[in-house]
Amino acid sequence: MSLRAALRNKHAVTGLFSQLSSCSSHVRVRGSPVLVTQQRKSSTTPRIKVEFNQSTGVAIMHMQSPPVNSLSLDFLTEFCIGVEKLEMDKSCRGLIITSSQPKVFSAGLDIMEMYGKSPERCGEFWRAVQEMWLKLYGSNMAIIAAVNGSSPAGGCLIAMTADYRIMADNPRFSIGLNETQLGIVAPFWFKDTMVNTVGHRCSEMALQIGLLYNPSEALRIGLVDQLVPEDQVLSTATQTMTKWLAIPDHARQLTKTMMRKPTIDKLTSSRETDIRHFVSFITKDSIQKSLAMYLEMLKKRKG
Ligand code: CO8
Repeated sequence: MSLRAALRNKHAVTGLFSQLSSCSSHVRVRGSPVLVTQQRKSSTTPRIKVEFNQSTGVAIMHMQSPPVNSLSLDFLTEFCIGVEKLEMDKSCRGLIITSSQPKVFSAGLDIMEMYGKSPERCGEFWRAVQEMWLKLYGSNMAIIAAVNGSSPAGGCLIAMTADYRIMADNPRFSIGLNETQLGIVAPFWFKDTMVNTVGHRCSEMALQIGLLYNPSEALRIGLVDQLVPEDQVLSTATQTMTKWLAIPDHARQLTKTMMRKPTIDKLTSSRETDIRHFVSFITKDSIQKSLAMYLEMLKKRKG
């Protein structure tokens, strides 16, 4: 199902927001109790869990797609529908994005979505990646990324779309745009988001050599805004959100739009070209070989 079709037919997405309109208590937990396992999700298990606290106006979105919250087409579809639902609910003013997976915020784009797939499928996938970025980067909600694990590539992109980033202070975790290490190139809007976050010089170097930063380095260059012990990431995000929501929404939102609109407009005015570019790049034999080697390396590292 394409993202657009899914957005038109929201009920087709498994169990997501099934209780959206029926709850009005202080804390609304959508979906059934979550059983987190280390196995990959079956296609019927929600990959996203959303808790919305109506009294504070803050939603927490937990990414829960084992093993590493990689961004598959199904994941992205659920994610976008989740964000859109919250965006449409005017009582939701703040969004915290975090991971239910131990040690990993998100491993970025699902490499299997880019390997050995048809051009049509690659195009559909890329449209969904664009959609996720447009929804998050252009959101009216105040967004805080509670980065409680490693966050390479597309995972870093999600974090960078937030207005504030809190990362777990664990030197084993890393964050950054490491695309060149896979033999692929971060598109201009990934690059723009990074430049907007850490500036031109850092981005130029980091993007070329696919640098992954440990939390201290990420804090030093401004890729994240705060480090806290691992078990305090979410509570700190919740406290920080209170400060963001103390600012009148209209003033904060207009300021955010002023800062981000030129970057967003660049992609919205060239979406189709960007998709064509991605499809022709990713389906090249040489790029497919690079991805195969990287997948092999991931497996070897594990063994
Ligand atoms: N996609 C698909 N599968 C993945 C991914 C991924 N991104 N990352 C990990 N996996 C798989 C592993 O292969 C492994 O599979 P299996 O169990 O079958 O062997 C499983 O997930 C668990 O992985 P690890 O054992 O490595 O888990 P760890 O907890 O030790 O490490 C990490 C977690 C740090 C996230 C590690 O898995 C890692 O570094 N992964 C690779 C992350 C990465 O490089 N992502 C880049 C994706 S590309 C992207 O997001 C932007 C692309 C822009 C495209 C531009 C083109 C023009």
